[in-house]
Amino acid sequence: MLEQEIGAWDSVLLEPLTEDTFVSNLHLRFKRDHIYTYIGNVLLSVNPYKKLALYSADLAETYFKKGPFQLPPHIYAVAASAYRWLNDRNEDQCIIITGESGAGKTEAARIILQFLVLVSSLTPEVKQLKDRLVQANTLLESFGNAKTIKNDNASRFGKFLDIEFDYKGDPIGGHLMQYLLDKSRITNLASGDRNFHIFYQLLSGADIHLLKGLKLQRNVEHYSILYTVTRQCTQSEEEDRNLYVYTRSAFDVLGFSVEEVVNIFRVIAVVLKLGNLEFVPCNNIDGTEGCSINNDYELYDICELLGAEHRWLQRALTSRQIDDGMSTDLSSCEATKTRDTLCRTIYGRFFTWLISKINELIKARHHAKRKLFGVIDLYGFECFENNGFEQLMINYCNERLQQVITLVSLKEEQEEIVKEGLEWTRIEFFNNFGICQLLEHENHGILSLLDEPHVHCDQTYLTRLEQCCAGHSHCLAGDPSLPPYSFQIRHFAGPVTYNARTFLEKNRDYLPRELSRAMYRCDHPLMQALFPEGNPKRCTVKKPTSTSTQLQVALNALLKSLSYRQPHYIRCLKPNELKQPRIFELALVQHQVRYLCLIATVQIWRQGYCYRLPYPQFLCRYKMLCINTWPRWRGSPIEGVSILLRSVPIPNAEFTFGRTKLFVRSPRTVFELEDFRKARLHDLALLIQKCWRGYT
Ligand code: AD9
Ligand code: MG
Repeated sequence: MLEQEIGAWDSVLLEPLTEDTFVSNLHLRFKRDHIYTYIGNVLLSVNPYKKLALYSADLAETYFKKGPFQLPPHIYAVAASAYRWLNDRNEDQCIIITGESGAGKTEAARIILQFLVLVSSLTPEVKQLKDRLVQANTLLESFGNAKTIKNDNASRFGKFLDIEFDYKGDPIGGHLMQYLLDKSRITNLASGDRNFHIFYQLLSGADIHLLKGLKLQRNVEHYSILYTVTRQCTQSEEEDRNLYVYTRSAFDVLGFSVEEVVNIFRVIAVVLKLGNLEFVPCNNIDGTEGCSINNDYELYDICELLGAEHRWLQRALTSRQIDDGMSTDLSSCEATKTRDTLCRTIYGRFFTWLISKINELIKARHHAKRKLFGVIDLYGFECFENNGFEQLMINYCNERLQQVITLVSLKEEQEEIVKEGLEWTRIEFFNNFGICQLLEHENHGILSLLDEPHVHCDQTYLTRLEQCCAGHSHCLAGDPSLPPYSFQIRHFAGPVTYNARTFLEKNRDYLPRELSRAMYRCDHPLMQALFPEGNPKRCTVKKPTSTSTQLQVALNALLKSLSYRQPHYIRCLKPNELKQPRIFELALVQHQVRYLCLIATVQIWRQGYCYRLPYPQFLCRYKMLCINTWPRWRGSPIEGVSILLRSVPIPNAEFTFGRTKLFVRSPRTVFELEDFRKARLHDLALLIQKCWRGYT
């Protein structure tokens, strides 16, 4: 088709380049189902919200065999070039997928995994691992994703999957890292949302015997944690039933035993039933308020499922120990809160356990030399009508990721070019460093304030926030225009108003001791593993690290590990808020193009370079391409490189000489150099073999 009909493959080629031409190009391509477009080696992906015939084993093979930019833009091309870098250059890789909620990150991560499965070998051992990796994804989505108003399959946790490859390019193992599950939805569902998929799958799909064994009823309405008054459930029961079959078979493929699976479903059943417990006020003999359980039969079921003693669990839910041996009764309201805390904690800890169990099942069996191929799929930027602690954590992750991307691809890129003495017209872009500082500042950042010792309730937190952050250009606090208990952050992707109620409780994530003790006493292996601190023999109880600190530490470790890898970027765009095919809301896309700094990215690519290497390293890697530099060059490295480049059939304009490094303009050139190198090494190997035969 003509370019006028399908638009430009690569936005770098757009003429003239303006925000309008950029967005129109995406629109034109979207209309023709060309959802992928390049900006240099960054892939843009616009969610089509419909199944497209773009993914197949044949196509994966084609992209695998061809170098980049020889075929139309495709996510397979990104996966293929990362895979090539990994094999040819022996460097760890990372694909960073970003975009707001519902933009298509999880789908992109799934397609990348599918590509790796399709192109690697099929020995029984490799096949088993590949099946396990794919099925691990199925389980994670069932237990860690849920429907929100933004996305019917919204990731409620951040995921970093690392796949280990051996020297032949076959996967030998994997490792999953998860970042902060949004467990609050277990007990607080926003209207229009659903809880984690697994609950609905189990109720719709499990056979009647299993349900009976779990003491469950099929009817979703029977469970208060699944039911919101205005539930608009787009997912049909039939879909849930089908997905249950996939989840069940994923357990089998991963190697979970039948007993383990039943134990897992028992945990799910316990969470459902705990959520149903109702507490009614009662007066104690001494006149104080206490409470009792209205539907004790649910608690008896829970005890049977867990092998727990009724009186232990009942006491743990309705009273609190104050001093050694002394206890006080909880009001019905306090008991309800305790119940919710227990539900959330069980599910949250269970999810962490599930990930570590999956990690055991997918880890490399032998310690061959390994290279890593990582895929980052975090939860996307979120802004709802009501935004709580979870949205703050999610949006914080997105700020940090955006910071890394702009730092590496826009700021450092330009600084290095200037430092190397190359001609350059500075390109301005929005740097969200200030917002990251606002959140993370050691003493008075929005996250650090949560951990201040004298901040003991949500109100004191808000007061401190007002004192420390109100003057910040990206923060609005204590302003009369805001709803009560709220503050606003002007994030890189737009302003979000947060309601600070329950922030402190969620950040501290405290679980009363008697609950962990009651759980540890259960005759259920998983519960004992999930609540080790309930073991009375464990004497040292460490002060738990707060949720926000845990997330910061984990994110720092992730971003540090990225800095040692070759990054590849996929930036997902959402075409409409209705989750519908064929609708491309110009203003919505324009907004994303702006906050993702995409025009600056194009400008840098138009002026810039995709790859650079210090002269000695360049010479070392490609010296076999020239008779004068092989096997050794004795002159200055820059001179050697210049001689070497004269002997390869690539136009001069592709290279620029900096002070210490050689700059290469397009990725195609890098892959051409690699192909020349491979062919030359092959010839040399044949030559050596021939000589050797002649000698013997
Ligand atoms: V969130 O931050 O986890 O809330 P994601 O992960 O960015 O979000 P997701 O990948 O879940 O979004 O995509 C949302 C939905 O869009 C999917 O469930 C699909 O129905 C649809 N989608 C996304 N990408 C594609 C695609 N390449 N082809 C077809 C797609 N449909
Ligand atoms: Mg997702």
